[in-house]
Formats: sequence, C-alpha cells, structure tokens
Amino acid sequence: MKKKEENKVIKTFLKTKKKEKKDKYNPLKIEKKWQKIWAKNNYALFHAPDFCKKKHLYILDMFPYPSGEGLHVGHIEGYTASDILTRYYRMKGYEVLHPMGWDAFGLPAENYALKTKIPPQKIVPKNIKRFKKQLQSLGFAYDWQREINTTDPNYYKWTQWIFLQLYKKGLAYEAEVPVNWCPSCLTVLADEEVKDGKCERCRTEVKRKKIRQWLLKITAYADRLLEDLDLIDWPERVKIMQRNWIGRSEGAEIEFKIDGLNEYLKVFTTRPETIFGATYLVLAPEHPLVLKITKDDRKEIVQRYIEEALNQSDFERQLKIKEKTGVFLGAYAINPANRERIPIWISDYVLMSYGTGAIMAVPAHDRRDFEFAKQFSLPIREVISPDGTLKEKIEEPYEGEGIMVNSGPFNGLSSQEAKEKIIFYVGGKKAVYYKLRDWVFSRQRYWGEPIPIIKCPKCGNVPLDEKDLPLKLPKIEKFQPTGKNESPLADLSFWVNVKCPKCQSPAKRETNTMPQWAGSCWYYLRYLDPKNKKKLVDFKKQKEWLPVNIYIGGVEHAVLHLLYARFWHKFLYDLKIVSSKEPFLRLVNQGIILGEDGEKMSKSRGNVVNPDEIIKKYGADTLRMYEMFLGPLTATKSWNTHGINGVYRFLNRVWDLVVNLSTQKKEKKKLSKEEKTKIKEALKNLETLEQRVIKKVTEDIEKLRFNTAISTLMDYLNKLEELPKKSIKEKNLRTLVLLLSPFAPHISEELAHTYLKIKKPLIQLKWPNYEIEKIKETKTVYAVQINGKTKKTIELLQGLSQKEVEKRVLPLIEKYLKNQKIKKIIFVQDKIINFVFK
Ligand code: ANZ
Ligand code: ZN
Repeated sequence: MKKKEENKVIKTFLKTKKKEKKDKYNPLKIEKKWQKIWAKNNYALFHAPDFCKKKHLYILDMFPYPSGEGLHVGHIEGYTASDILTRYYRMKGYEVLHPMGWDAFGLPAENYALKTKIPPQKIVPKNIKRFKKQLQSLGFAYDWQREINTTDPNYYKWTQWIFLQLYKKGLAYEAEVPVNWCPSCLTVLADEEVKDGKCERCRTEVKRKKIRQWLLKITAYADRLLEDLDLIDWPERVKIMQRNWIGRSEGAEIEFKIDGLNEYLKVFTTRPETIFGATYLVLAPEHPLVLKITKDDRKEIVQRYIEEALNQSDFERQLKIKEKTGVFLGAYAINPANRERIPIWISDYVLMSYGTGAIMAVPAHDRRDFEFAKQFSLPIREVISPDGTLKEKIEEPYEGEGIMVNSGPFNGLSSQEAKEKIIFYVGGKKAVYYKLRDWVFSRQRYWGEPIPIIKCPKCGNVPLDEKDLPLKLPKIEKFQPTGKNESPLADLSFWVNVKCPKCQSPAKRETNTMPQWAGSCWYYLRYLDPKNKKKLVDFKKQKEWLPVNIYIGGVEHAVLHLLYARFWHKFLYDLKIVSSKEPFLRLVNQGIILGEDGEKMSKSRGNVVNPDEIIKKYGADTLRMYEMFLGPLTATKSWNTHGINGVYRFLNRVWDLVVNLSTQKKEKKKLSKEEKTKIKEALKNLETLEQRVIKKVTEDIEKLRFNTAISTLMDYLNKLEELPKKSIKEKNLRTLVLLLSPFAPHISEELAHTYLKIKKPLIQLKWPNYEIEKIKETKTVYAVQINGKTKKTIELLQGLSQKEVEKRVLPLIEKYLKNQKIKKIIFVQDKIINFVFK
C-alpha cells in the first residue's frame, strides 16, 4: 500500500472508535461496520503492490464460476483457509497477493441462462454481483483492485491472443476426428470432460460423432507435463491422476508382414518378449488396412462389424464385462520371431486412438487376448513361466515376469533380459506411446470466446490480425444450442460473413467457441497485471510474483483445469512470457463438506446449507471458524448444526472476557498477602501458557491445521476464564485477539480497536512471538501412580504428550509391574500418570 493510502485507512480507523452500545456481541452490526472500513479506497488495505522489497507470497483460490445458486459452503471452506493464510502471513511481515475473479464463460453459466430464459450477458453480471457481495460479507481480505472476469472483452482478448500463438506454432489445428458428443448439452466434449462414458456436467451417455473440430496439441507437452510433476508440491493422488491420464507406456513397434501382400502391419506392444506366443493379430475395426487385406468373401460381414463398432465410444469398447466380439479377415501375417503364419482379426477392444491401432495377441499372457482366444478357439501358447516349467493346461493368463519358454533361442532367459534382445531379433524398435489425446477445443455453444479464425474458400484458415482482437462475442436473441455441428453464431449472417483478410474474397468466421476451460488456463497471470492493454502480463511483474505459492481448490479439477493450465503455462514459458516452468508450486485440495445426513449436498436431497442464512443468524466469523473447526482441511466431513452453536458460544465468551476485563474499574482495595501471591503465581503460569498457545497456533496455521489451532484457542479461553481476573493483563488480551484474528477478523478488529486501544488494522500488526526458551524451561512434577496410589514423583517438561511421559516413566516403575499386564493408563497432563493393572 502506498503511504498516502495507508494514512487514509488509518485515519478511518481512528474515527470509528465509538463503542458498541451495552457491549454485547452483535456480529451483524460489527461485521457490517468492519466490512465498510475494509472497503475504503477500493480495498486499499488488502492491495499488494506490483513490486516490493519484502518477502512475498502469492496465495490463490480457484476462482468460482458465478452460478445462479450463489456461494456454497464448499467455496467458503477453501476461501476461508486461504484468507487465514493471507492474514497470518501479512502479520508475519510478508506482502501477500490474494486476488479474486470470475470464471464466467461456458456451460454452467449458459445452461443457467437457458433455464431462466435470460441472456447470459444479463444474468452473468447479476450473478457476479451477488457472489461478490457474498464474498465481501465473509470479510475475505481480497485485493479487489485486481478483480478479473473471463467474459470481459479486455480479458478474453488475451485468451484469443494465446490461441493465435498456439495456431502460429502449429499447436492449434483443425481435424475431422471422432469426438465425444453430449446429446443433452448439444456439444462436443473433451476426453477430460467425460467420466465413465458420461458427460461430466449432465451425466448423459456420450455419443461418438466424427466432425470437424479444433484441437490443441497438448500431446506435444506430454513428457514435460509428466516430468515436471517432480518439481511441484502437490497431493500425491492428484499427481497420480495426472500421470495415469498422460499414461506413458514404453514398449516396441514391431512389423508383421502380411502373407501374400507387399504390406506390413505395425503393432505396438509393451511386452515384445512374448512374441513367440503371439498366435494371431488384431486390428482396430477402423484401421486403414482392414478392407484392403480382407478376403472378398468376408468383406460384407467385416463391413457390418466396422459400422457397429463406430457407434460405440472408446469407453464402451473397453468395458471389461463386455463379451469379446470380432471377425476374421481371411488374411494371415507372418510372425517375425518364428515365421509362423497367424490369422488376422478385427475386434472393437483394440482402439484406433492408441498405439498403432494394431496388436499382436498373446492370449497366454494378456487377459483380453485370453478371453478373445477362448471365445474363438484360437491357440494359446505359454512363453513365460513363473518357475521355468511348462504348464499342462492354461486356465488363466499369467501377466507377470518369469523365465522364457517356447521361445527358441531365448529359452531360459529371464523375461526382463529377453525384452531388448527380442526387439533386436525381430527388427523392431523401441517406442513410447501416451494415453493422452490432443485437447478437443471447440464447442458448438454460444457462451464462449469466439475462435479468432476466418475461413476463406481460397486461403483456407486465416488467423485474425492481433490488432483486431478482441473478436467480441455478438449479442444474440437465440442463444439456444442448435444441435447441429455448429454454434448458434452460425445464424448471425452479419457477423459470420466477412472478407478474407488475405485475399479480400467473401469468407466466413469460425462459429465454434472455446470451451469453458480456456479462460481459467491463465487467469492467475492476469491478476498480476489486470489492466495491461499491450501485453497479457508484463514480464517483470510475473517474475516478481510467480509461481503461485499456495493454490487452494477442489480435487475435481485434477485432470481438467490443472492439466490444461500447466500445458498453457509451459507454452507461455516457451514464448518467454513467463519465467517459471510450473504455475502452481503447492496445491491443497480442500475436503468435501457433506450434508448433515452425511450425504453429498444436493437440492433434491434438501440437505444444502445456505451460507447467507448462517451469516444472518450467527455472523460470518462464526461461519468461517466453524467450517475450519469441522475437521482437517483436506478431509471429507459432514455439516453439524451443534458445532456451529459451540463456535458461536466461544466467540461470545471471548467477547465477554475481553469486554469485561478491559472495562473493569480499577479497584482501590488493598490486596491481602495471600491474594497477592496467588496472583503472582497465576501471572507466571499465564506467561508460559500464553507462550505455548502462540507456538501451537503459529505452527498449526503454517501446517494448515486450522481445526487444531482453533481447539487450542478454545482450550486457552477455558483456562483464562479460570484465572483470577487481576492476573490477566491487557497485553494478554491483545495477544488473544491477534491469534484469533485470521480466523474471525471482524470480532477481533472490534475488540482490538474499541476495547484494547489498538490503533492500526490488525493485519498491519506483528504476529505474536514466542520464545522457545521460555517454553522449554518450564517443568512440572508428575505423580506416578500404580492403581491410583502415588509411588513416585518425577520432574518433567510441561506439555509433554502421554506417549512421551510414558517413555520416561515406564522404566521407573518396572519393579512394581512384575510382568503384570497394564490394563489402562490414566493421564492428566502435567499432573498425574496412573497405571492400572488389576
Ligand atoms: C502384446 C502383449 C503381451 C501385450 C502381453 C500385453 C501383454 P498399455 O500398458 O495400456 O500401454 N495394446 C496396444 N495397442 C492397443 C490398442 N490400440 N488397443 C487396445 N490394446 C492395445 O498397454 C499396452 C498393451 O496393450 C500392448 O502390449 C498391447 O498388448 C495392447 F503379455 O502386446 B500388448
Ligand atoms: Zn452434457
């Protein structure tokens, strides 16, 4: 913050010193008051500069798509976590960038518009307004000066610009390919948007359709997307999901000559060493050589089989429970390992979209091949044996490693050893294939970024000149999807018909739009330079803040947004627009919050919790704290109304304690000697207790263990309430309020400012310190008991866990135990450890 702005903000603080009447905790009133103060000068208090000398952190939330339903409690969970970190690290002396924006293009927004019959241009700003108000009503410390919106032409200008760069580098291309078509959303979907053969959004069974599409060559980045996972601190399960999705397979390509023809069939195999057991070949039905090599009398039946297969998605074709089907082509190939003549089949379990679309089938060692061979009575030959002996009868495929058998010169070798040798022997070559497919990038829907390409009958695809960006999405009345292979934009003749920028002849615009993931692929960059008219981001500014230090959001994006964003980031890295290899250093997935009934929150179940109602009843501080108290951030947990009351009572008690102690009159009465020593004792205890609380809360916040940080504070409050009032000084109350402030900022600010004479916004104060020495040195005397009788006492450090105490004490009581089994251990921290063995 600039000095001038800062002074202004502090001045407003001083003006708002008026006490709340009758000093009762009134969350609604104080929360409004503080939110108003924070909003001064467009949230100058939470603004991070473009450049700064201080240590700094970029803490990012996954920005929401502003649906009609408003914020749900899952959003609030992640956003509160990042807000706690933001406030905490600011108090620790860091500059923190913590921005927010709107992911407003795409199906969710458009479907909502269709439902309400209000055009997306009208409904989206309305939803954004509501979302923003809700976020502000939670007191989140966002830098609203950096707000972005993916549907703003000044934003999507750069989304289109990135597309043009991809196009120029040959990484965006058009092709007619079989794609996933959702008959309900009436658009093509990317593979990543299809879960178990169904549309990720509406759960409708996806159909296969072959149409002209734009694709992005994400496969060109497969290796780097895989390797660079080692550079980032992400949950292992997300890394595994990405690894599996990219699906790197090392193996070999081997050619089989077709008998009687001068043609070769290339297969991809990960087990080349099994080639002596390859008793037939299988091609994908759509393999280009199929009709060429099929014997005339089999053409008709083959043709029919191909048509059937084409109607099924790859998912359906690979279903394990499916009975194997296939057709023999009447043709044969020569196995290059043993010169055997083996039949060539087609079957839908072999996919054209993977490897070479052709396999050598080894039924003894691959389950799918085994089932197929059984179905059609094809020979099964063992070539790898777990122990080197031959089986009499093969009842199950053996898919492991072992000793080579029935494999000519390779018999007796281990299968691992044989691998390379056999590749060489049959003239194959090593090959790597990926499961990852290029990203189908066009949608037949209205509400997305127009693709900046003009289609000219003479020049073909002509990219728009960069100076003509943004290509604005025109307003239209009929934005319903057409169900045809194009978006409703195709009906807008004034928009579609243009002159070719190259040859001036009549041409047409591309009418497909970009998918909803486009805008979110790079939004974290735009926050760093949201108003730049010349570049998508200034190089120095991105260098200052990237990569994102902590990224918090749901796990559902593991292979969608998080993969796509990494891909674009690497592309921008190659263009030297960004200087880090990876966009997000650390990823944290918040757990799902289930309904009170333990089921997923859903409208039809009626178990959805409305955050607005909770705020109205208890206040935002309670909601924030409650969601953090529910359990570990990353765990799945159920909503529980009792818990809310508990948190609300806690905040009320904090309020009462601070207000009562800070407003109590100084008593003139002289204290007795006894009272004095009691207070002195309490003072000493309080000091070490406070130190320990600071340590625990600090460590917990840094480790994102917000639930245990909160229970520590609750515990601390209990103890404070038990102490003689005189022994609690104002500085103790200040510490309490500072520790509470990242979790419950409004009440903390009100208490600090109105009752504790603090004159600055809390995030500008220093986080309380603890001295490790003070904590270490305090000791306590434990009574060591056997069956409730004290046998010994021992001096130990305060605050040890039960395990640690047991470790020290057990050797001392060995002689009492005399091999008897301990039944139970009763542990009272810092006081008693009692071993019961009767
Ligand atoms: C012979 C063999 C013997 C195979 C054996 C496996 C075990 P991943 O790990 O998924 O890459 N395959 C190759 N291309 C295929 C396609 N287009 N459609 C269906 N299956 C295909 O698996 C690679 C293995 O899957 C390849 O190795 C091939 O079968 C099969 F004991 O070749 B294997
Ligand atoms: Zn759908």
